[in-house]
Amino acid sequence: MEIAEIKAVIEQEKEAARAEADGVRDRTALQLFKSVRMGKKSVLSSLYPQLKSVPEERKKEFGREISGLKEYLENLFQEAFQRIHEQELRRKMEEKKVDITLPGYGIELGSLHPYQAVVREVTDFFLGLGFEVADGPEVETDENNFERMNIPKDHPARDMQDSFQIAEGIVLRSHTSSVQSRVMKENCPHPVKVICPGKVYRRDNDATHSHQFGQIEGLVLSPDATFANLLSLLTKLLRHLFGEKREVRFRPSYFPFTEPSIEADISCFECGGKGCAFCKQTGWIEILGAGMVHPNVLRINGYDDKVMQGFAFGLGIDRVAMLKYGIDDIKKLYEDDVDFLAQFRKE
Ligand code: FA5
Repeated sequence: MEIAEIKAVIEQEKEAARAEADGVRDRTALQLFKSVRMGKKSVLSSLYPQLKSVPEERKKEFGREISGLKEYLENLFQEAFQRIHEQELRRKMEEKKVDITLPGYGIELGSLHPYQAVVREVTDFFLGLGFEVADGPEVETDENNFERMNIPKDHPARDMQDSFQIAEGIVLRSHTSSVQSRVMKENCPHPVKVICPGKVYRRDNDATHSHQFGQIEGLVLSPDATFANLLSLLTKLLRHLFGEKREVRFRPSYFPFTEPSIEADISCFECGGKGCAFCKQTGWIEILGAGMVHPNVLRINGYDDKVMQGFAFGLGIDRVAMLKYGIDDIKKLYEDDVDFLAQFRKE
């Protein structure tokens, strides 16, 4: 081919390619442009073999013409690519346009967990009566959990609370009474008036018993604290929590750390006291244990039992929540089920 001829072919190709590139509207057309104008069967590719037949002195000039065409086609491709890319971006932005005049999504408010609601209500009640709040660890020594509460090693009373042992002499506390020993050690020989809310652990499992549950311990040490004071205080607390209509009963019981000991029951919310599977046909649900602090406990923890006396109680937080809100399975308090918890939301 003569140089003039080649130049004419290149000019023609440029014109045809420009027209085609201007008409490219999407990525498929762009790919087609690339393969037709720059692929193996393109005019551009057909020009390279011609180089061989061109006289040596004109090879450079011929080569420049071909490179010029290649560059021209690449520029056309880039321009078309840029245009399509910008169009796509504009379309996406159109689609995702935010209408700032639309009303926003409502933010759902959570609610206090029924367990926590009980802790707050009971704590407020006692703070109002001048009690202080004490705390203790959930991983506790056997000494504080049992021995200082008048439950020596191998004593049968240990069977009442099947505990989880962590290591030799270390347990997950099985009741908040373990805080009693700590408070007494800290305050001896002075009077004490505290409550201690917290989690405790036992090997228990049914509709009203969980392996993890909450208790609120109360301890009053004062030379003139009496059993009548204890009964009056607990009656006020239970009336405050459950109102006048719910029946409350106290009955004698046994705890190694109190003497005399009592337990308090509330009439069952499921059957109203007639007896059902939930309350094991008794009509009552046990809610707390209490009593006058045993002289051994006073002595073990450093107090003179001839001078000091007092009373203590341990209230089951989960049981109060179940009785107050009509929850029929204690496990529901530990499942983090949002639908269940939403029922306790105060609007
Ligand atoms: C005690 O734990 C004594 N420490 C209470 C006490 C303190 C008595 C001070 C005297 C003086 P008891 O094991 O009965 O007692 O438990 C007290 C309350 O915890 C029960 O009345 C019940 O409301 C709750 N409770 C006991 N076991 C469970 C359990 N597995 N799941 C949920 N609540 C429980």
